[in-house]
Amino acid sequence: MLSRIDVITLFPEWVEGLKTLGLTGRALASGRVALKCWNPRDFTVDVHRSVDDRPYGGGPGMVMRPEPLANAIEAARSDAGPATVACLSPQGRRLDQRGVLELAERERLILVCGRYEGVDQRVLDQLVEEEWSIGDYVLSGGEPAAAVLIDAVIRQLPGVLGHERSVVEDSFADGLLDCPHYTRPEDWRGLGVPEVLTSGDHARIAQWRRAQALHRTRRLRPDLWSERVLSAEDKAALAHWPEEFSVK
Ligand code: 4HQ
Repeated sequence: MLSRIDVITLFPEWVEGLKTLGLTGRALASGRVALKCWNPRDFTVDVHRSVDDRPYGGGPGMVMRPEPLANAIEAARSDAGPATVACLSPQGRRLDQRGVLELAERERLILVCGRYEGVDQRVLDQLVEEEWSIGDYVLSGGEPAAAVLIDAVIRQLPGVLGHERSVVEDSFADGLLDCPHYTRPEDWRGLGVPEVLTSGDHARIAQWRRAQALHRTRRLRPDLWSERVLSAEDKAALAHWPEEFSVK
């Protein structure tokens, strides 16, 4: 299980908020997982402390210089036990909940965040074992992608969500979208709450929530739905609440 994450970044501020905010802040403060940033700029030896240079072959933009980056990765690697070195990149494997669970199984992760047009390919070939993408769009750096990955991984770690709530209830834990949620007041601007949720009948409530998640997934995410094999419980839930409802 994951105990430590190192981030190689020119902008540690992007990642450091995770240490103090919300769920990740509590997990990192508790010491069950550690987060440490390494800035390639601190590994430069030239007077200008330059971390980028012009691309061979010409063209716009800059490329991260290999030596400061490699030295930062190697310093992180030597700081503790064996680690998986992964880079955030649109070329990588698309992150989904299955990938998040796989990453949470590693003992140590070193996340390399590129800036500019990217990093020198030789660093990827020599030092980076995996590439992960958070989606098909272009970011100006890997940092927001690393923050997304770290948040999703940390909330999976045992004990982080607390006893009152289990990660198995999360949306996607079961390949389904979440059900709708309501809180007080029961009448809000003339709008009510589904009767079943105030019935106190916990079996009926569980079946309704399941049916909502199933209906929603079928309507909104045909890609997830087509991979699905309906269990006996799912069929019972859909038979109990067969009506389609409007999905916003
Ligand atoms: N990047 N998922 C870093 C991304 C990205 C993504 C673009 C990564 C810029 C330098 N990373 N380079 N999408 O858009 O992870």
